[in-house]
This record gives sequence, C-alpha cells and structure tokens, in this order.
Amino acid sequence: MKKVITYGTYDLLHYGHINLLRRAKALGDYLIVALSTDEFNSEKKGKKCYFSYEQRKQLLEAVRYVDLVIPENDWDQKINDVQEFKVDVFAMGSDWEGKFDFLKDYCEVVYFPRTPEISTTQIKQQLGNKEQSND
Ligand code: C2G
Repeated sequence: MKKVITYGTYDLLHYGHINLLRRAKALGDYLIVALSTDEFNSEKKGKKCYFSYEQRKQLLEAVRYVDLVIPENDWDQKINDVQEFKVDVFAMGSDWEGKFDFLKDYCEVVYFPRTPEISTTQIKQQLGNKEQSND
C-alpha cells in the first residue's frame, strides 16, 4: 500500500483544499492528513481558525480522498511521522515549494500548483466586507 501524507490547517474547507487532497491521494492508495491543532495554529502559525480542530477534523474525515487525520502539533514532526507511518510520498501545495526538501532523504516529495483565486483568508475578508455592506 502506497501511503501519502500532507499537512495543513484546512480551515473553512474549500475547493482549493479539495483539489490538493484529490491530487495527493492520486499519488498512492492511502492519504494521511496531519491537521494543525488549535494550539499549533495560534502559538506557532499565528492563525486564528474559524472552526476548531475537532470540527476541521470532522470535515476532512468526510472527504472521500482522506483515509486518516492525525494532529500536527509542531513544525518538526514530519520526519518522525514519515517514519512512523511508513509514508512513501509527502505532498504539499506550491506555496511551500522547496521548504520540505529535507524529507527527500525519507520519502518522495511532491509540490502541487496551488489553486488560484481561493484562500481561507480571502473567504474571511469577503464575508467581512459583505457583513459591513449589510449593516
Ligand atoms: N492549498 C492549495 N490551494 C489553495 C489553498 C491551499 O493548494 N488555494 C493547499 C496548501 O498549499 C496546503 C493545503 O492546501 O498544501 C492546506 O492549506 P493550509 O490549510 O493553508 O495549510 P498551511 O496553513 O499552509 O499549513 O506544516 C505545514 C503546514 O501545516 C501547512
């Protein structure tokens, strides 16, 4: 069984995330998503999520491409994860191009082109603008 892993916050799940998950799963038979915990997001990534870890995990587990969701607590857990789960491929969007090449000693590393025109930040901004215009 060929195992793929990817990492992310996946807040306000959108089609850019789904495009990434679909292509990552197509690289193997089993896709693990290491999902950033609320603590990791707020303390290390400077991200404030709309949905909690549990809610984001529930959404990802409903996606047909995802086989397992594990917590991402730290920037430095990737080598351990790849070894512990016997991962063959590490996949991320191209906004991370090159950042995880150190994993090439442990598995294949693939960066997919980001889906243009969509991001969680953009969704939040546009919703915020709409709210103001409805005031
Ligand atoms: N993504 C994408 N296209 C978009 C938005 C996101 O391909 N329009 C991809 C990102 O490149 C990433 C995944 O979807 O591979 C999840 O995106 P985020 O939740 O923004 O992930 P990020 O916060 O960058 O976390 O240790 C790695 C980090 O946890 C990555």
